[in-house]
Amino acid sequence: MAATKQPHGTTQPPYVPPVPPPYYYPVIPKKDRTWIIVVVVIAIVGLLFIAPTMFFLFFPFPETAHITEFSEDVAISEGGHFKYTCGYLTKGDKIQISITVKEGGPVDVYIMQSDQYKGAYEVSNVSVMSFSALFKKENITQLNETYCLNKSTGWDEICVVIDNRDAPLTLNDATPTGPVLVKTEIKTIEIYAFD
Ligand SMILES: [Ca+2]
Repeated sequence: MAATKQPHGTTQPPYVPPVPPPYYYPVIPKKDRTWIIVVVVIAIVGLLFIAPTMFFLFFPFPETAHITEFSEDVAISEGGHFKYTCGYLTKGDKIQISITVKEGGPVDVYIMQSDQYKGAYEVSNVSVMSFSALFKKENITQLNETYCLNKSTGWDEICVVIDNRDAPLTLNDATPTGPVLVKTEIKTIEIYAFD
C-alpha cells in the first residue's frame, strides 16, 4: 500500500470542500406521526364504548331474572317431609313460598343449604342429627313469604322443606297428627342468571 507522496519541497494545496459554506449536515425532517396517535385513541375510545354495549346486548342480565315455578298439591305422610330443590342460588336471589294445608294438621317450612338438609334429613339415626336452617316457620297451616338470600352461601344448592315429622331437635315444631296435603307454590327468582 503506497502512500501518496508529495514531491519534496512542494506545498500540499488546502482542501476545498465541494459545496460553498456554511457547511452543515442535512437534517432529515421528522415524519409527522400525529395521525397514528389519533387513530389509536379513536380505536381505544371506540372499543371502550362498543365492547360493553355489545356485551349487554348479548347478556342483558340486569333486566331479566331466571324464574322457576313449582305449583302442586303435595301429599306428605306422617313422619315424612317434602323437599323442593331451588337450585344453586347466590346472594340476592329470592324464593317466594305460598303454602296452605288442605288436609291434615300443621307443618313446618324450612329453607336450607345442602349441608343443613343432609344434617337434618340424611342421617342414619337421630343421635347424629343436626338442625339449622336459613329460614324457618314452624307449626303453621298457611304461609306467604318471600325469602331473600341475604348472605353469601357460596355457590350452594338451596332447598325448601315441608316437614311433617316430629324431630327432637326442633322443639317448637308441629306435632304430626297424620298425613297432610299441602297446596304448594314455590317461585325461585335468580336475579343474576344469564337467561
Ligand atoms: Ca317437624
